[in-house]
Amino acid sequence: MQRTKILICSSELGAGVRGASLGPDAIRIAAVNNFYNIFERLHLDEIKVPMLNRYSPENKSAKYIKLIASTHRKICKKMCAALQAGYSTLILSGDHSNAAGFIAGFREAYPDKKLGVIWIDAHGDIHSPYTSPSGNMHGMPVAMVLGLDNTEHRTRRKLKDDVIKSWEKIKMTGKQKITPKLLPEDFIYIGIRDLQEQEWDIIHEKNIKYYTPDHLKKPGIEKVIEEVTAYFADYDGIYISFDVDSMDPSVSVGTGTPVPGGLTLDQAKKLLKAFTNMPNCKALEITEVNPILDTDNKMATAVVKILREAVTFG
Ligand SMILES: [Mn+2]
Repeated sequence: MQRTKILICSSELGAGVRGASLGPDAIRIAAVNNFYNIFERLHLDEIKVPMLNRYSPENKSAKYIKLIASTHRKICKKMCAALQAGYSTLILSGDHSNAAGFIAGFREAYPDKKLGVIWIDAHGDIHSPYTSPSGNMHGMPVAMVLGLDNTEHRTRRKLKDDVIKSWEKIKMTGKQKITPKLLPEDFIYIGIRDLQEQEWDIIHEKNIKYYTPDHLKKPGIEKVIEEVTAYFADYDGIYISFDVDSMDPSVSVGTGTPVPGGLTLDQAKKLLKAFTNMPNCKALEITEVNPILDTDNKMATAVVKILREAVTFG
């Protein structure tokens, strides 16, 4: 990745368990302990986030939505500014809801360009307040950026008016109020394996491309990489979102929602190496590292290994 700037947003407001806000610092500590110097070498900017413990979730269908919406506005501004200044970005994020703010900034910087997202995750993250069983907003960023309400799959009859208002707002994050930020065809999942039935239905109805961990075995990871890079080759910009729960719990359980059957460390390296080497790669986001749930900072150390061995930062 050329001329990279590190952007940090440690908000964990979207997560169901606490501790992901410590993820970016855990990665910094793992970097120091492993003599990996990107934090000294690259420019860095941090997005200020609200203190979680001072607030209650306000509602059950989209917890902390107002605070998350205002956090997204700040994220969007910094992301857009970094891209417009000619940087590519390494994003270290608390929970995965922040991704929608970063992708909003990505769209804000290039309103008329062909932009794509590679979403590497165990989960679909395509719920809306109408369908989410938990109300945790880290399960909703894909619906935010694709502008999906999923009302035809609703499991909640009625949302509070102010939740609906905030949801409409969050989809439009950015001065230009563009929604959707992307079309379903601009989006590819890798590693998904733990989705609610409605999520699979939505993915199939919208024709969203995906590769499960089984696809990485057959037809195989090389074939998957070939297909994805060929698909996005003529795009103007690519954003890679890497949720560490895409990896198998044998790598580490230091994440809020680990799921068996995930990527090996080697597979994660191969994917990120290939995708960050694409000349149009503008962003690599690492998210959901939770050192509170970990021992010996294993997950953050795995992230440092992946970055060091697979990604070149110019
Ligand atoms: Mn996720």
